[in-house]
Formats: sequence, C-alpha cells, structure tokens
Amino acid sequence: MVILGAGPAGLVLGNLLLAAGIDCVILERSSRSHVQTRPRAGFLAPHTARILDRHGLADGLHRHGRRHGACEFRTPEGRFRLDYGALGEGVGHHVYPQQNLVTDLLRHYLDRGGRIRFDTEALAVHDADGTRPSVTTRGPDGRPTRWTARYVAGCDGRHGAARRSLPPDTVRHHHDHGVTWLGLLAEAPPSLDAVGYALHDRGFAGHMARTPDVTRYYLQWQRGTAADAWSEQRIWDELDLRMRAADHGPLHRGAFLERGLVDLACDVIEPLRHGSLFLAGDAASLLAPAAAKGANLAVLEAGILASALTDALTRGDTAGLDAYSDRCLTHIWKAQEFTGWMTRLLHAAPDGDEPAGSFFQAALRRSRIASLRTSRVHQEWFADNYVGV
Ligand code: RFL
Repeated sequence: MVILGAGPAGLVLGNLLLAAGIDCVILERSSRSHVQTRPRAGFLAPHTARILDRHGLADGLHRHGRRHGACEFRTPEGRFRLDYGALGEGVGHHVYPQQNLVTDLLRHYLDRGGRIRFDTEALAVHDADGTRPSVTTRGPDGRPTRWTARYVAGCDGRHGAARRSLPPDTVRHHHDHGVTWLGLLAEAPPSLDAVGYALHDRGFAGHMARTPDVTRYYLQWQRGTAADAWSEQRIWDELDLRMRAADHGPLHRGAFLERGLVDLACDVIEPLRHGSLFLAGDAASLLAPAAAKGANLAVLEAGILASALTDALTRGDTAGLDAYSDRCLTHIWKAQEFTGWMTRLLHAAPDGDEPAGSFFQAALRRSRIASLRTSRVHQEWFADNYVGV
C-alpha cells in the first residue's frame, strides 16, 4: 500500500493499516521538521477524538488538548454567547494544534514499524485503472524512483500528485465564496474563553484559542492586498475595532508568528476513487476554514478508507471500497453546506455591483443572527453541525 502525504489523513490511514497488519509506505514531499511545525487546524471534533481513541492515538490530545464548547458572536446589536458544547451531542471540541497531532501520529506510526520517506515528492500515479498501480517520485538526492502497490491513497492535499493523476473526465466542483481572510497566529494568550466571531461593517474578525500562549485571529481582507501590507500595530487596532474591544474587553497583544492569506474557496472531487487510487482529506475536498471541518473530515475519511482497505486486503471483500466514494461524499457535502452557511453568516459577501454586500444581504444576516440568538431549535441545529461531520 502506498500513501501519498503525511498530513492527518495519510498518518491516520498509515497507523490504522499497520494496526491491521497491512504493509504500507508513506511518501512525503516535505521534511519531517516541516510537517511537525506547520500550524493549521486546532479544533478537533468529538468523532475525531473517538477515532483516535479507538486506535490508541489520542494520548497527546488527552494530555495537552483542552475542551472547548462556546462561541461568542459580537454584532452591531450586541453580543451573545452560544454554549454549543452543552447542546446537541453534549460535547464540544478538543483544542489541539494540528502540528502536535501530526507529531503524535508520526511517533505512533514509527513506533509501530511504519515506513516513511520524507523529502520525497510524488510526481504522478500510473496505471490506477489496473491492479498494479505505481507512483513515480523524486527523492532528496533528485533521483527518480517508482513504487508499486495494490492500492494508492492520495492524501497529498489539493495540489498533490493524486489529483493531477485523475482522468480528464473526473469532475471538480469548485465554488469561491468571494471572501479572503488574513490568517494570523499571535504569540499572545486567548482573550476570551470562547471562539469569537465579530460581525462588523468593516468586515469579519475572528478569535480562536490554540494554546495558553498562542491565539489564532482572522481578519476579513481586501482580496489582492498583500499579507504584509499592514503593520502589526495597524492589525491590532483593526482587530480591536472589529471585535469591539472598547465595549467587551481588551485583546491580549503579541507578536505575529505567522500571517497568511486564505481565500474562502472550496471544491469537491467526484468520484473519490479511480480504479486503485483513492482520495482522502484535502485531496478529496477543500473546505473554507470558516467552520473548522477540514482536518476532521480528513480523519473521518482516513478511518473509512482504512477499514475498507483492510476488508479488501485481508478478506478479499471489496464492498467497502466500492462504497467509499459515495459514503465520503455524503459527509463532504454536509460539511460544505454548513461551511457555506457559516460563511454567509459571518460576511457581507460581494453582491453584484456592491462589493461590501447589499442592504438586502446585511438584513438577511441580521435575521439569521437574531434567530441563532433566540431560537433553541436553531441553536441545537448549530451545535449539531458545528461539532459534527
Ligand atoms: P495536509 O495536512 O495538507 O497534508 C498533505 C500532505 O501531503 C504532502 N504533499 C505531498 N507529498 C508527496 N508528494 C506530493 N506531490 C505532495 N504534495 C503534497 C504535504 O507536504 C502534506 O504534508 O492534508 P490532509 O492530511 O488532507 O489534512 C487536511 C488538513 O490539513 C486541513 O483540512 C486543515 O488544516 C483545514 N483547517 C482546519 N481544519 C479543521 O478541522 N479545524 C480547524 O480548526 C482548521 N483550521 C485549517 C484551519 C486550514 C487553514 N489553512 C491553512 C487554510 C486553519 C487554516 C488557516
């Protein structure tokens, strides 16, 4: 079994296959230190923790992760808190930085005797329509190598070789929400004990805890403006303004460890299988980070794929592989739908000639927020979708 990519999808898949006695190798383009320090997701859903628990992969999560179950919406009409962790399933998120999860998964994989090649870029998947697919790679010495296996799992993200190797008739459904965020990691403790979603005439601002010393912030950003166009002081002043710090309390300031632009765009590949090649995680579907679903879907799909591959390789039962694409697409579209809903809740999206959003859109948004503030049924629905995939 060849797995492309050592992100959450590839490493969960590798661990689960090794536990089932299936030989595999992971081919990863980047260095080990790069994958272990790349900060991205932080909010892990209950089902993610369950999958990790079931397979003995959740030690770090339980030791260092923190429970989280509240959102605070700050709007022109005032603020309100939604304790989603006490609704729906009655459990919130674990906050645990993605790079720590990747570090744990890699340690378990190596402890179980797993093989991995870092600094090895997959160039293409060949003969996926047969039973002996292969992958060509370029390793650290620049020399090409070919890896042959019964199946290949493309867990190498949206720009990986798996996507590039799909036949031309594969459909890629793409949607651009028309919004860009400046994503920031601040060396500063969280300023509120909730996810902060601030709706403001000047644009959205968000606050999400990562660790006791590091907080993620987002600022809705003019598309086309460089990430480094503003000074740290100007960014903090803008965060203060949009998060209404003067009314609701100051934000703890600190140096920005990272800043990058995120276009809120999404896509779905259909189907997720081409012969012996299976896509999982961001390679299968890209989600805007508005609802923190990407890493959680990646783990879910890796779990589904691992059990289907185990059935196929140990018992010759290929029913799970045949159902893989449809089964995952159901989860993916559900997550896309909620992410789209969140995106429309948080932003005045460009509307025709009105780039800042029309009066009509703003009124719809106010109505949505009012419903979320007052309707218990709406809050239950939100909680269910916010933590679930
Ligand atoms: P990854 O993590 O991108 O890993 C893919 C791996 O493949 C390697 N690779 C290749 N290897 C070999 N050959 C090639 N040709 C290769 N091309 C690429 C890469 O080096 C990499 O190591 O994909 P995976 O495993 O599918 O996991 C997906 C998640 O990483 C992603 O969905 C999340 O980070 C999204 N996301 C969030 N998800 C959540 O569930 N909760 C969150 O709170 C959350 N916050 C976020 C996020 C994504 C963000 N960005 C960067 C858009 C916050 C941000 C800012």
